[in-house]
Amino acid sequence: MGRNSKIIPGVDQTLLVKDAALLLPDPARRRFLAGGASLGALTLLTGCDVVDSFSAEDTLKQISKFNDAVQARIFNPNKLAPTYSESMIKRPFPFNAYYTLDEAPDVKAAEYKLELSGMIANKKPWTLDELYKLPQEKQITRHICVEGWSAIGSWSGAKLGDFLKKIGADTSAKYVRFICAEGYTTSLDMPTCFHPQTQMSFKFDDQILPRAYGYPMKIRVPTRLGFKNPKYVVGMEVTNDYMGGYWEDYGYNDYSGL
Ligand SMILES: Nc1nc2c(c(=O)[nH]1)N[C@H]1C(S)=C(S)[C@@H](COP(=O)(O)O)O[C@H]1N2
Ligand SMILES: [Mo]
Repeated sequence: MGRNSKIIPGVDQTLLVKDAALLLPDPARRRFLAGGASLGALTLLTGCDVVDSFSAEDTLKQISKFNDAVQARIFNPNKLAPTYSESMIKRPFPFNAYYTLDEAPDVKAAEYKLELSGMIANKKPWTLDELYKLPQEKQITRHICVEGWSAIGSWSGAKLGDFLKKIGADTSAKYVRFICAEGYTTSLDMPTCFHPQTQMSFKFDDQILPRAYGYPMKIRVPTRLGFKNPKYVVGMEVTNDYMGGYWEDYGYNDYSGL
């Protein structure tokens, strides 16, 4: 962990996060603290580029004003994440996992199947060819990692919410849990799955998703921290049971976004 960690020059991260929490009124403070109170969460909360700039002070100012943007991010589940221009895409985009790139799963297209389980009417597995036929769109958004770095990237793919409807998922269920090729797991609450920017991504920067970024499919969720964006997704389960996940089990709660 932490290979890519960036520290804001002259700023003590722990104190910044503490100060920010003090400035937040409840229930926002409780949600912030429950979610692991990280620099990443602060970036999502304020929309301030706190992780890779000198804007620690601006961030605190933004929170103390508790302006519309902050309120909307906390209380409106449909609020869109900001989008950026092509020229702002980070190349090469950082690779992050709990292992090095040479240990990343090497999923073979011919053998790939997306397995469906739980509260879904049609559990037929999907091949990659079938998935590629879904209508696709592109987003240029900021990926924010709980470890203290962020980067703007471009992802293309299908809306997860449309796919869930297509397979007859029970949308009154609480969660969708994602199972990855190497055993990583995470889950998203149902409203987040139906957020218009939550995507089953097949491409990065207009190219077939490279192995580093989760070939053949990742779930891109610009309104949640990076660890809620599973790569190498091989299974989806619709469920009412909260089952945690790799980072969730370290104490980063289901919230991890706003
Ligand atoms: N399968 C899988 N998905 C994962 C991870 C992982 O280790 N395995 N790491 C998560 C974390 S913490 C981050 S920040 C992003 C990194 O995505 P990137 O390599 O495309 O930058 O993937 C997330 N999804
Ligand atoms: Mo991350």
